[in-house]
Amino acid sequence: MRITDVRVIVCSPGRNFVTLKIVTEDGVHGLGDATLNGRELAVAAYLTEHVVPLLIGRDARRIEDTWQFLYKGAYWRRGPVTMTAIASVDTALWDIRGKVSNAPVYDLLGGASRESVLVYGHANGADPEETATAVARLREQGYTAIRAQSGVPGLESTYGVPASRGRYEPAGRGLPIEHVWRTEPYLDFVPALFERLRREFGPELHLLHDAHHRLTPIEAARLGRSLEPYHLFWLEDPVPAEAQESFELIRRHTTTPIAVGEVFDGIHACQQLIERELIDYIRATVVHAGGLSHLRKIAALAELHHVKTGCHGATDLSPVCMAAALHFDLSVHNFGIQEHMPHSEETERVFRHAYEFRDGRMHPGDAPGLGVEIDEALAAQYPYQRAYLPVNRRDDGTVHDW
Ligand code: KDG
Ligand code: MG
Repeated sequence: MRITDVRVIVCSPGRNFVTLKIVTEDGVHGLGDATLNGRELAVAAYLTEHVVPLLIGRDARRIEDTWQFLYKGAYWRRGPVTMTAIASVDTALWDIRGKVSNAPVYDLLGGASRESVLVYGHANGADPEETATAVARLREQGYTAIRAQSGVPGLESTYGVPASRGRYEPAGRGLPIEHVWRTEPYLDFVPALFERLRREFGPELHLLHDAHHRLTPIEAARLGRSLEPYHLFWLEDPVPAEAQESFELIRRHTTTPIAVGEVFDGIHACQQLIERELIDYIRATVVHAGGLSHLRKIAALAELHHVKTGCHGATDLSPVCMAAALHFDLSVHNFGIQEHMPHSEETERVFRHAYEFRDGRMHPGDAPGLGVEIDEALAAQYPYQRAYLPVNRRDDGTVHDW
């Protein structure tokens, strides 16, 4: 089953996406997401210039061998650009494998371990009132797990809150927007938000929160402890995670469950966190952590240490990644939860998919392969537009984590 054609498709239906399409001599094709928000063309060039020539003529059945060839064969390992490129190849090869076997990918990964996948939605608001309204709306849609973010008094903007009403999409066209960040008002405010949500919505609803890498370990420990009465499902990305040992201090001080990993590029970024049982959920996902093959190795390590999965699922991960993540979620034993941030209508028109949301849960569908296709002609009508994620500065002008 030789690979005869490989295409890198860059499009912007509502936001930028990079998609890899691999075609075999029998005319079977597979898709992989290769989107790296704000740095899309770096991955597209890596694929076009350095990976595509290596794929032509290879046997599409040799998924693990191709992964190792691209990883070890590059000599320069890891990093988000490399790992996203490898992930897209790996995902597309699993898609092909499913199509030629006439089986959904989750069947090839060991079969379904559950009937459907628990997902969490996003409730965002300019203030607690708006956030509470958004939580109520999501509950009506069937969500039983909801991430709550709110504007903070004294801060003009913060992560997770749209500038104007409507969907939240942090990447903006043109040069990066700069926000001002102050930790103290945030730490004072967040417990009151969750006190209100628990009071209003009762003990059953799963509540989550994303601190988006902005705290020091001792600040994160304080936040985790002050949120304990409200029993969060998780506190996400409390600190920038380059230093894995910083989680030890957080762990020592709080029983609030900790989730981390959306920016991780593979198993080495979370090995200590998992082996030392410093976290509860690992959020690495298919597109940025080396594809389904590599993510399964992370999950296997996590299973040994009582760590569950909680894949990243923001809108900058294309429907191809979402489909792959759902096949992974359905099959892996230590699945925890999946993030679900619905894509725009334009995105949904370009990427048709078999996966479905119902009653707060999702299923990847039973179509052969991943069950997602791209309309290339329509995609071509949405050319790439440069966009950047925002940058944070503290109020004295120092650059801070966003
Ligand atoms: O590209 C960055 C986004 O994917 C990220 O800001 C979203 O933190 C995020 C989340 O939890 O969905
Ligand atoms: Mg996050």
